[in-house]
Amino acid sequence: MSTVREVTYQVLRDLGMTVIFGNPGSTELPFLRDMPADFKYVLGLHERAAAGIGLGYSLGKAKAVFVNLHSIASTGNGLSAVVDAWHSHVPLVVTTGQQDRRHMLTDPFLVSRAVETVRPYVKWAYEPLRAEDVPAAIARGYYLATQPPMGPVFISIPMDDWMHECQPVQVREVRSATAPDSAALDNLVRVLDASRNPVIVAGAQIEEDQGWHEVIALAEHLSADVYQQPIPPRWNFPRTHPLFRGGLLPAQQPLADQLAAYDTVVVLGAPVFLYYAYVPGTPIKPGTKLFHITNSPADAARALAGTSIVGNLAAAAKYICAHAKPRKRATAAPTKPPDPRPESPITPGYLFSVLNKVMPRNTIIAEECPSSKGDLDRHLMLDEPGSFYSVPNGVLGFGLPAAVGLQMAHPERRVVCPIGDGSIQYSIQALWTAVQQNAPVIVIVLRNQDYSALKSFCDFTQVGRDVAGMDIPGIDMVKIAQGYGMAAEEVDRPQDLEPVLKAAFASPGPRLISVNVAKGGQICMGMDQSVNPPRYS
Ligand SMILES: Cc1ncc(C[n+]2csc(CCOP(=O)(O)OP(=O)(O)O)c2C)c(N)n1
Repeated sequence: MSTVREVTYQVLRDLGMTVIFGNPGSTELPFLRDMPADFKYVLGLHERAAAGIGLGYSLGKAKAVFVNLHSIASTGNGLSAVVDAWHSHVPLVVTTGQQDRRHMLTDPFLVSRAVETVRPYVKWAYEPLRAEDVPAAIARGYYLATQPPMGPVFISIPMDDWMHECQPVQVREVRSATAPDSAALDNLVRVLDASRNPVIVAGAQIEEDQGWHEVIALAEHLSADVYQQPIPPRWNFPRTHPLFRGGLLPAQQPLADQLAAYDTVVVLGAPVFLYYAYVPGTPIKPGTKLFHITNSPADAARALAGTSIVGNLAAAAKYICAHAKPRKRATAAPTKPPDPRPESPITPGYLFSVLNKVMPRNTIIAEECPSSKGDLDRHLMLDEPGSFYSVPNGVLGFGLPAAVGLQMAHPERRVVCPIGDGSIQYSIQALWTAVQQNAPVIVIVLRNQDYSALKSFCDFTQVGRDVAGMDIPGIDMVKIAQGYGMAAEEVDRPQDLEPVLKAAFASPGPRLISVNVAKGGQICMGMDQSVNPPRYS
């Protein structure tokens, strides 16, 4: 008879999860020993990095990924990556070790209450009641994680379970695509046919549901303007497309104002709506017809207005395209922003305009540069699917590991990680994994030596500038990267930027470029005092 350990490896193999991202401890060693040769273990030096690299790999491969953490000791450290997976609908199957069942009653060293800790941020958190349930629990977790909306699951496994005898587990086919209700879509089609000027809001679930091409076809069929969702965790429409109108502001009244000119708003695959600053108003101008298609029943339930239809985004876009009347109108391509000037210190806008000039058109961006998001958004022009990933819920630490995981998943494309000198510290250890895995990610640190985004929030909400903990002087990013074994250099003068970036793209290995940039960045998430921000003073 096989053991729980042997059956588990077979289940993982059958489910296609043969790359394990983790950080080990004593309670995982009985599982990790003698790993079969067709498995690969990717070590992260901190669990935020390990799970975050797994998350990036899952995003890049568009499939479930197995993560192994260490009891509560490292579940806590990795929790923010699990939170990211929850908000980004990423199917991580996370396991941790637990103490030996035979003395759990005595609360031994490293005993873990990880299941209770992670529960709000996973689709299922479980510690099997019997050792021989472990492989089947992992399979069940996988089936659940990969059902829309996808998300992480969590299984805690006592360390003595692995040696128990166990029956084989047959992996099953579980089909989970959900077709949206055609009667509801017919109603939307009728409204679109009568609409003078519809608009589409493109959200991250379009890529989750592999609907990139279907949504472009729909927008062109309707000749509809397209906005991206507020604070997008992914880009879901080609940046240079003549119908693309840019981003929506993340606050209620300003967003409603942006869409006020349209009579019909169709939100595809995004919440209705994601706000940051509290600026009350109406979610949408009264009289505007609002439709919302989402793969998330929870998003449908919490939408503030409109008709929500739950189902697969690609299927919905295809259906509407096939049934709605085509519209024709003259569209003017949006004007390109003027090229920023080379100034000293280098401005983020200039940095991104140079990056846009030198990067290959199939570059992948994994971004975490809070105060420069707007500049990045204005200047980076990428038209391919799977090109852009960002922090889904404001938890810093996402960008660098995501970039490393994406680069491992896409050796044929170059991944660039523009990241703040504050943000990179939350998962800095991912630099080491990039080197060890020879993942040729290009990390561009925007080194402004402060928390500019927080300062702009202080100004926006009139908190004032007398706030502790806003500056981070004295961090030498080049030395830190070199300490982890990564080639690194500093750029101080605008004229050096282009040659250094070109050299990075020409070199086959990972590299960090620390660019001394001007403090300040943009106004708060694109909003100034004219939007009537909340006051916290
Ligand atoms: C884990 C975590 N800790 C703290 C914050 C609060 N926070 C939001 S933006 C920010 C500043 C980040 O600094 P940096 O990366 O240098 O970017 P800049 O603001 O300078 O553009 C901080 C600390 C957060 N969102 N997440």
